[in-house]
Amino acid sequence: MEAGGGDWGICGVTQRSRTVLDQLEPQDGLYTVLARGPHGVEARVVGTERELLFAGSQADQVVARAADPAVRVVTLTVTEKGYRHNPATGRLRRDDDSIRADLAGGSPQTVLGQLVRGMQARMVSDSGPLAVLSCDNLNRNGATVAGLVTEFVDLLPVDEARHLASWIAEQVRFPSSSVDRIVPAATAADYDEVRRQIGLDDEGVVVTEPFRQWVIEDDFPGGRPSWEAAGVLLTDDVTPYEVMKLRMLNGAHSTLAYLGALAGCETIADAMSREPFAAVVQRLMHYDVRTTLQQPTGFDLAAYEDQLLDRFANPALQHRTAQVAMDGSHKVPQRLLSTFRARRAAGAEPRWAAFAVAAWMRWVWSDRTDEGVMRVLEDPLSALFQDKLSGASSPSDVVARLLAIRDVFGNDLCDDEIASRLLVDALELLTGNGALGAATLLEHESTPNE
Ligand code: CS2
Repeated sequence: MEAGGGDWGICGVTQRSRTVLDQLEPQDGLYTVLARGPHGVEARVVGTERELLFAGSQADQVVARAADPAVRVVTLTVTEKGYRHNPATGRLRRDDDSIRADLAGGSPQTVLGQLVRGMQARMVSDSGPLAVLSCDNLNRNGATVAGLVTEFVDLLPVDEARHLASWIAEQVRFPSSSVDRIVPAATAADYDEVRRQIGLDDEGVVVTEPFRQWVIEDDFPGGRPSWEAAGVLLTDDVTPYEVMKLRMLNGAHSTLAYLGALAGCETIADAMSREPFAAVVQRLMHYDVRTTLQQPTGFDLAAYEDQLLDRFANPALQHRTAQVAMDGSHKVPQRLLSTFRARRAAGAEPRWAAFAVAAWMRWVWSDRTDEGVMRVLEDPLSALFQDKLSGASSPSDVVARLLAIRDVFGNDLCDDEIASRLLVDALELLTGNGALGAATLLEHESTPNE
């Protein structure tokens, strides 16, 4: 708004806890964005939050807000698992207890329930068109949310769903977006730095890297802020950017997280400082991911690859490997399996992508790091993994059992013998040598152009 004008404001909604409200309410919604680069740090106070709601106790107010004619855009940043979809197919998990409860009525507890109830109220009050903008790291995020909304509406009792599907088709758009900025959890050092810089205690500090990229499909029937004035790229088709970001950045990020966490590295920068890990992610991007991408017009992929390596190595960010490693079942399909599949479809034997997927398999299988430290698997499917892997004795057994989980791996990979062999080889390497040893061996074994 500083750059483009307008009087837009944000009603921020938290889903799982009141913490952010407790932090921001006493500060009138103001908070500091602390951008930490290798060569300096910049603090900036942001004043766009005008109202704060906690859906856990104020769901009806959230629904009323979504139906307010002054509201034109609903943005979603709810992490991958927040959509309650099947990670392999992108379809709604109809067996999800909270989704079933929201379908039955009452105050909606899921994001999807709040959205659909908001649209229902918006239709009744004739409040005009709306754009729903997913900012999460999902494949085709806009189309995925649109599909989930449609499925949810189809499951409502007939009298409730009447007219709603056609109203949504006419009035609501679901533009896709690709949002790129690394945002670790803030640490005590970040709060101290803000106190030094602005002379005040800020309970709501957000720490990030200097880099940011936001690409949005321009489809906002009720209008939108002039985000382009702040550097947002508005386009007709986000797909090439989205796929590039998910496979290059997020794919490499997850790989570093699993390898690093197995090797006992606390942070992503720490993992990047181990030369064999840096080499693995560079080769993953260079030899496996890049060949699967459609280069966005005018975009320099080689420069992007170099820039990513620098971003991961940014020593000023304390980005915990555990934070990136969590929820792999909802991340790995679009980040790593998509590359693996695309390479297999092209007849290749993608060793780097296989190694990355196997690093995740090792993380899921073993309840200890390579140094023997016990750990807990943070994943919405952790109970399923535990069940499926109980008694598994060898890498080939583990690969076979995991590939059979279709909700994550789809229907195709378990029938691809070459895929299985690549994964078993990589998992054997990791199991026998630890993550660092395996990455070192793989790097030495590989020939140029591989
Ligand atoms: C990270 C992402 O936590 C994770 O899984 O890979 O949040 C990543 O930092 C962002 O997508 C960067 O844009």
